[in-house]
Amino acid sequence: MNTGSVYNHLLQVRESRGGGFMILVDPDKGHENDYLATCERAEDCGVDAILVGSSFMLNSNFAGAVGKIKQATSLPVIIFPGSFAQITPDADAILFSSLISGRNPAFLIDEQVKGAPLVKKYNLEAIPTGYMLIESGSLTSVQYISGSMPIPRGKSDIACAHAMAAQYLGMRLVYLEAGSGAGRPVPLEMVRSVSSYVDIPLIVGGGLRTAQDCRDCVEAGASFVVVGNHLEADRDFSLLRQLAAATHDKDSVKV
Ligand code: 1GP
Repeated sequence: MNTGSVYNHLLQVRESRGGGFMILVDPDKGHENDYLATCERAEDCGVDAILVGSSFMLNSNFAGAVGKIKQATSLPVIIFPGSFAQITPDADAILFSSLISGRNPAFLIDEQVKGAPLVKKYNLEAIPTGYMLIESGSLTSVQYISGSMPIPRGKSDIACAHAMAAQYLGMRLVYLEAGSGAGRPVPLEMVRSVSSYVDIPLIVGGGLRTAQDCRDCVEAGASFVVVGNHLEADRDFSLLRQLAAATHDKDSVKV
């Protein structure tokens, strides 16, 4: 893909489908055959892009996994890095993120300084993203690893101010993150408030499990939703189809 084309693709998806549906693959969780099978079927199931990343890796060969995922799909493959060590050449783009809800300089700027030369070397499209952790009921991996406090669930005003700061700093996306496997997703009230304060597209993820969850996020103002580990047991891809359809079309949600 050409420079800027992944971000433009995402904007076009939002425009044409009303909202975009992304899956998150964490190569360190689940089996390679399973996630590659999901990636192979993703486009056909209505997925708009594939994020690859992990807040903590114990075992995986991340670069190898990104290469295989890229082979398995023609969808955009976007690195969603837990650290600069996850910047690898085979992806189409990277959410070049700063963990703006925290005050840990390592994740606000230091990882980015270490990663920038790799982004240039690999000619990756960098999509500047304001990444915000939202309290979700229990301590998540990303909170623990980043050593940063999430924004309290009931404090939409604080979330709005952070999102505005991201926009005024020139970021192109805001990501509201409850954390992978979160007990409770980002509150809809917060999605609604933040989307009313900023013009840049909003990604919402963490703990979304049902078609209704995805639809509710889009109706509250999310431009994109992300679902990760809840798909692991979706052997016939029926859940994947339902989640994508609900993100794109309100009439597809069964009541
Ligand atoms: C995590 O938002 C993503 O960054 C996905 O979360 O694994 O809970 O779907 P889940």
